[in-house]
Amino acid sequence: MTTTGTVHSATEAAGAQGVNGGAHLRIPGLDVDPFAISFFEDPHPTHEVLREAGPVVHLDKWNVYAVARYAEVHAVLNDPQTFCSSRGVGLSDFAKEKPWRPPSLILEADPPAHTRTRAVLNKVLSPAVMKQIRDRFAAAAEAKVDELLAKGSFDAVTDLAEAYPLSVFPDAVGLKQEGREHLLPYAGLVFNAFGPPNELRQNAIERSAPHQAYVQEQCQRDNLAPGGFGACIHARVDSGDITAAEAPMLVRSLLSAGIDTTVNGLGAAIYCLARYPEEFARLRSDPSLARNAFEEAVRYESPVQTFFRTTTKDVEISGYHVGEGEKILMFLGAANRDPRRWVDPERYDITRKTSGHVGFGSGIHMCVGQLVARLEGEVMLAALSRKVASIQITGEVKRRFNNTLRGLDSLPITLTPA
Ligand code: OVV
Repeated sequence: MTTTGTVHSATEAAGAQGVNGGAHLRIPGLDVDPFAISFFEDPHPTHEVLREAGPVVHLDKWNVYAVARYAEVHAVLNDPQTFCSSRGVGLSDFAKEKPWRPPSLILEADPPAHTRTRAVLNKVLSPAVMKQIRDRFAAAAEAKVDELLAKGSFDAVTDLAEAYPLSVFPDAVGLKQEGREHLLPYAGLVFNAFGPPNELRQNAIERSAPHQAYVQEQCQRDNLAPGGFGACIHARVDSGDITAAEAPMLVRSLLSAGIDTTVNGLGAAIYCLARYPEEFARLRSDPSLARNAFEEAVRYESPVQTFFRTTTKDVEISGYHVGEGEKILMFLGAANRDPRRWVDPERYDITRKTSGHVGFGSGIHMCVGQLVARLEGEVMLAALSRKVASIQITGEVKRRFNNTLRGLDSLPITLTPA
C-alpha cells in the first residue's frame, strides 16, 4: 500500500452503485487500509485523501463504505434508525457473524433497548455523582504530579497517562485490588476487536481468555464494593430498571470503555502540552483553561479514531446511494480535523471553541462516561498547570498500535517544578 492510497475507478467498488440504475453519483473506491500499521503511524495525510475523495468513499480492502468529513460523520452519528449499532460498531456484522463476546447492552444496542440501559448508566455517571467523586480525583491528581515531580524524569504513558486513571477509576467502580493488571489488556482487546480480522485483532482475541475471565468475575454483584459505580448499577436491579442478568453486562461496559479511553485522552493531552510549550504557558497563566485544554486534546488526537454503523435500509448520503446491510466506517479523527468545519484544524489551541467535536461521538450513543473522562482530564491538567514550569520530551516517542485507539506506547519526559 502507498502511504496515502489512490482513488481509482469507482466501478471496481463492488456494490458501490445504486441497484436501480438511477442517477446516483459514483462512490469513489480507495485502496486505503485504515487498520494498517503504516496508516496508524501517520493517519492525517490519508484522512485528507479520504475527505477530499468525496462525502462517501468505498474502502475496497475491507468492502466497507466510509465517511471522513465532519458533516457526514455527524449526520451518520445522529441517524441511529438508518445507521444502527445493534449489528456491531466494528467491521463484523452481527447479522452475519457471531460476535467475539456477548454484545454490549448499550454500545451495541438500538432504541428502544438502548434507551433503558443508557438511562441507567446516565444516572450512574451523572453530574451529581461527579460532585461526589471530584475531590478524591483531584487529590489523586495532585499527589500523582507531586510524585512525578520528585522523580523528575519518567514515562508519561505508563507513569502518568496509565497510572493516574488506574489510581482512581477501578476504586470508583469498586473493584478489588487483585487482578487489576487485566484491565488494560482487556480494553486493548475490546478496541482491537472493532477492527478487521488483521493481526492486531486475531492476536488479541487469541490471548483474551484470562482477561475475559477476570472481567466476567469482577462484574458480579458480590465482587463490587458498596458505593461504587458497579454497586450503583446493581442497585438498579432492585428498583426494577434492569434485570439481574443485565447488571453485570453494564458493569462490563465500564470496564471495557472506562480506562484505556481516558489513558489515551490523558496521553494525548500530555503529548500536546509537551509539543506545544506556548499552549502549556497559556495553561499555566490560567489554570481554569484545564478542562478545555483536555477537550481540545480529545479533538486534536481523537483517542477513539473510528466506529462503524450498519445501514438498516437503502439510504442516500449527500447524494450517494448506499444499500441496506452495508457497514459504514466513521473517521472521527478525520472529522475532528476537517477544514470544512474547523479553523486551523492542525493547531492545538487550548482556547478553541471545541464544542461539536466528535471525539466523544454525537447523538444517542455519545460517550456515557464523558463526565468522568473530563473530570480526570481537568484535574490532572489543572494540577500540572499549578505545579509544573515545563514539560520536555527527553527520549524516543513510541506509538502504540490498536485498531481503534490512537495513542503512545512511550513518551519519556522531564518535568521542571514551578
Ligand atoms: C464505548 C465503548 C467501547 C468499548 C466497549 C463498550 C463501549 C461497551 O459498552 O462494552
